[in-house]
Amino acid sequence: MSDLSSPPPEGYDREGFPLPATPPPDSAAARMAMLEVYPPKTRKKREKQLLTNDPEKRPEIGANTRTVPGIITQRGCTYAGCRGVVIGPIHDILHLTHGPIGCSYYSWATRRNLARPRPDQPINFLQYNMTTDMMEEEIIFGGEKKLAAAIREAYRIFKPKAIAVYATCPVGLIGDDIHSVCRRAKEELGINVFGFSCEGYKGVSQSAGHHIANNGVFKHMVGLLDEPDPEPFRINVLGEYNIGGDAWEIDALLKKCGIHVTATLSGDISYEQICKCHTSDLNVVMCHRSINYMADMMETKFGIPWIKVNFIGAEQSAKSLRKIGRYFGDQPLLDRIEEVIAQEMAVLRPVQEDVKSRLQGKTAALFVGGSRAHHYQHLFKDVGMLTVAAGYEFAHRDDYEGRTVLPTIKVDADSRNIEEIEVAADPKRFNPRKTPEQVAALKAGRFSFKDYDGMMVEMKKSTLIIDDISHHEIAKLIELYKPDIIGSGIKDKFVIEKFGVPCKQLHSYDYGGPYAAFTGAANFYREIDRMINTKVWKLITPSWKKPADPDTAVGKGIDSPTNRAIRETVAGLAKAWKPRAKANAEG
Ligand code: CFM
Repeated sequence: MSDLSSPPPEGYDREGFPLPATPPPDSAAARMAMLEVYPPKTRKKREKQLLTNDPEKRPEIGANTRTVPGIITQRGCTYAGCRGVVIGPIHDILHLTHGPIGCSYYSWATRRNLARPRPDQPINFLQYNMTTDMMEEEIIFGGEKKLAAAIREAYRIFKPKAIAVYATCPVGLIGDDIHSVCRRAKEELGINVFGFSCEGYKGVSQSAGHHIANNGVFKHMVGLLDEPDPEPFRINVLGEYNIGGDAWEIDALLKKCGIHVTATLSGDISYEQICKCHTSDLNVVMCHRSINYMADMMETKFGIPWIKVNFIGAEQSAKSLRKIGRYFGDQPLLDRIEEVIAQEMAVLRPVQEDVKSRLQGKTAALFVGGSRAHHYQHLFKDVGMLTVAAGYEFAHRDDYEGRTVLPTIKVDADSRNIEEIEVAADPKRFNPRKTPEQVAALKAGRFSFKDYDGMMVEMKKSTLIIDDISHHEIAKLIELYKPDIIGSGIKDKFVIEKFGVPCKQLHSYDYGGPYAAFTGAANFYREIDRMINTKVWKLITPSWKKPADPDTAVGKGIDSPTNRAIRETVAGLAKAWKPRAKANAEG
């Protein structure tokens, strides 16, 4: 938007939403078209997960429930949420997967949580992949001995400060007690060793793994080092994992303002930073879904308040900086923040205006994880694009409807599976960062602590909301809405692109990024501009739209003219090829 404080005049409606060039179809009818193919039982369930948005009423959505078997979901498992998402990015502890080789192999360096350890702490174990490589023998006779040996071996080779052990499905099924193995290893080796019962099946998605990870990090690391950093205005950035370097952009922006980051959980973070993060002055939460547990537990035990922020989008970044400034209430800090926003916007605005001239009126649909489907709507809005449909893969009702619904969320058997740890105020270290009077004054100025309003309230009325979207629903959505871009993940990227619609991976960023803060926003605008405005999408005819070719029919594919031509070319090249040594000898 051209001005941060007043609603933009052109191309936006009175509520500030971008006006799409083509009005989107009726969302109630689109919803019915998506649901009608399902058998009655499936349909009954999916009906609760597909909704027409009403930002005022915020209709109740079916979320965090089991995926219907047979539906292709984009979700991951509990192990992925624990080992891969929340703890995996800590770069100087060893992450050891107790399980068959596949669990470890497929979670190896797949998430772009980058790390650049400080020169005085140069250890980075993130490129390593450690596993006990369970075989049939351990499945039958138990794997505890192999785990104990693996911990010893890992310690002997790497001498880490801490080792985290992750349980996979078979470990839970056969009943290996990883926690007592870890306790014994801790005594024997004299370093911190702890386990996570994050078996893949523990919950309905990776979300359960986030919760298990939060509990473990809180129990085994937070609070071990009582040494506050000397800088003033200290904060922890929670729920920021440095995908594509986002945390570095946020750090740099905060530094310009004079705000010090004690720890980013858990993007580019060291063991030591986690151990002392309880000494910070404020927790700011980026991804509410994955880390709200930690924010609450740290407040209860140590008295650190938390606020929700969002550094995705120019307007949102400015808003978040101002909110942090207001919390500290220091006038020079507030002034510096305004200066920084003005400087950053002066650089960003020309890029934004240029890109907006080509993207204004286009539309997006976003189906990502547990927070980005909300946050990224702001980046699209910055360049005049309306998000016509959105949904999370595994978020809970509060991420859609806002935290006010928390007391009404039913606790089902799946959620009960996850431990809720008892947390009390630390007798010595509990220290409320603000006096009751200061808190009251902030609240009187409509400053909200511990609050998240969710996605629905920031989406336009009558847009479509879909939880845990299926490939069938994506196909229907493309047919009916014809969005100009879809933000999603690797599991559906190529399905979407075969329809001739560009798909921006909003998990890994397609090797791009960073997209956070003002500098990241410029990257995002440019990339979306390139993706939407390239002509390549019009040249695609998906295979299912081509007439059936009897020559390529099942069983004949290998003898199709194309395949035959490829074989002949390769055979010709092979014949003409001479190994270099031989060629030299001959020549
Ligand atoms: Fe939070 Fe994430 Fe997300 Fe998430 Fe994730 Fe991720 Fe995500 Mo992929 S922690 S909920 S479990 S913001 S890995 S960095 S992109 S699904 S929207």
